[in-house]
Amino acid sequence: MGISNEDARLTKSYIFVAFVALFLGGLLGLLQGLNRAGMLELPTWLNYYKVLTAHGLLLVVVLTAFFTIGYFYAVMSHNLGGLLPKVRKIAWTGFGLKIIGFVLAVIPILMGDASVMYTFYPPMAAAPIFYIALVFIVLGVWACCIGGFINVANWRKNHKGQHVPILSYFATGVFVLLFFALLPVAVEVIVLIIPWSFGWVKTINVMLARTLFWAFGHTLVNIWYLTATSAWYVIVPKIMGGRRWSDTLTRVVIIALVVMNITGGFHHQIIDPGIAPAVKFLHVFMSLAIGFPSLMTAWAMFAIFERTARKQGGKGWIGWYKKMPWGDVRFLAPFIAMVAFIPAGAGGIAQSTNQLDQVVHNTMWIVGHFHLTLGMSVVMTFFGISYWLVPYISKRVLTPQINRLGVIQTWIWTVGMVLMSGAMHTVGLLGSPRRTSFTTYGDNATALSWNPYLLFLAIGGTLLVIGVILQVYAVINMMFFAPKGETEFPIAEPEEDGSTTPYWTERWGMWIVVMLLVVAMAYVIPITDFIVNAPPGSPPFKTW
Ligand code: HEM
Ligand SMILES: [Cu+2]
Repeated sequence: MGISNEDARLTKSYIFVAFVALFLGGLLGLLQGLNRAGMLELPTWLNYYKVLTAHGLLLVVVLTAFFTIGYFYAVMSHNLGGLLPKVRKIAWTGFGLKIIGFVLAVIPILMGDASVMYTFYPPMAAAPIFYIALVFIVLGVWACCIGGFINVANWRKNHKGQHVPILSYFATGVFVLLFFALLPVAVEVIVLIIPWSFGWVKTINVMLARTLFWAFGHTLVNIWYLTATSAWYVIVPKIMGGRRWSDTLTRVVIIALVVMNITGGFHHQIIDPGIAPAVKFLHVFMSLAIGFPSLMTAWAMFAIFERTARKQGGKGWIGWYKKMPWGDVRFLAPFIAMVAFIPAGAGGIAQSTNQLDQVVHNTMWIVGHFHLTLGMSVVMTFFGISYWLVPYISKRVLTPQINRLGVIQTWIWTVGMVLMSGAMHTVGLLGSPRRTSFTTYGDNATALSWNPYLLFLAIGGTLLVIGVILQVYAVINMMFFAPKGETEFPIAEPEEDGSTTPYWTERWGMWIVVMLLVVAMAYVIPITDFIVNAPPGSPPFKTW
């Protein structure tokens, strides 16, 4: 039965932690939502910024990192003839390092010594232990990347001249991005922040720190996206009973995302001072360049839908949509996730535009944006994956009852996210700031005008928490209680008459060099400028 017990245990542990993080993070999200709507005053020992820091870290770092790594390790186990014992050991070491890191990070957050949000921008300074915790997390994730490289390299050595199986190819892309994206944030934390938070140096170069953070942060976003895309290209067609779209196109999309990614970081810093407009423009150009592979994906996906539905007897101009498996949560969740990416991506293009970003920067619009992209496109895809991955690793089956629960969960999540992120986008346009606990600014008329929309935020947030509970229940059920049995790892075959994929797609060494050249093009000049023309640095501040 597909996966060995040892490999299954590894992925099970990663997925379990991911959904515990969803549960805790979701509950905190509700507290925030109710507070923002003016319905709940948080006690002083649990203030808004503490909750927000934990919510962000649990969902943006723990949930996504553990899910992505657990999923791709199951992929490699399935695709590459099992994990090498050495690799399994590395992945467990990574697991341990990350858990140590998260425990060490949670303690100062709970104690109120680290309400610095998941972005931990200097000059806000947390207790040093918080940053040491981040180092553990980085080391843990690096270990998993290296484990992935070893397993893929071993397979390639034994299968000379062959293409790495498609899902493991996605895994390679993700681990390459992850490995390189962690370099700048590791430098930020180890070289700049830790000595400063201990007081060994008096000041920090704020712009340099922010830039190193976003070289990582922006890439992280696209790592989640690439992970979700892997399910769209490879798993969804199989669940529909069809075949994949062009193998070559799929691999080119992966390469494009890997090569062009890291270079978009400044679109998070459009408002930051001290960066030449030409450099910002370059980053915006590179950010929009990533829209290109995304459009290729959208096109390929809808081609798969139509082709498969027509093969199954679908008729008419768009009447074929009736033939799609709407009652199957393994299809429905990633499908809605994909659709959500259309407005989500459009919002992202708006934010990458200098003039438009002036309106929405640091407002609730941004929060609405990433709940659509991450909370819908990515997380709903992860949910959809869980309905076969969890039974697969647990050697159990998806029952019709849990499938039905999943379909209900999917609709609750959809309505909840649409309401919540719709309200967030709207109040953002009306000027409501992000990362700010409830206030009416002394009953200022503009601030009061946000209140009706914030009600929808609270309703959406409440629905979402119901969704979180259903989803976590489904995962626990499939992991420990569902009937024993065999579940397939759904991988669609390539198209019948597809052309052969050119071998240059396997030249990772070359693509990494190209990636590093593109990164150098975007970062060498501004970073040199920040260091050579450094303004006076900043001492640490505790703003909360
Ligand atoms: C139960 C569902 C959820 C609710 C009710 C919720 C609600 C909220 C609210 C009200 C904010 C604060 C806005 C602000 O003051 O700036 C927020 C921030 C955030 N949420 Fe959620 N959210 C939920 C689920 C998620 C999910 C699934 C993710 C990602 C996987 C996520 C990621 C984030 C992040 C990264 C922030 C920003 C934290 C920061 O600014 O430092 N949330 N959320
Ligand atoms: Cu970005």
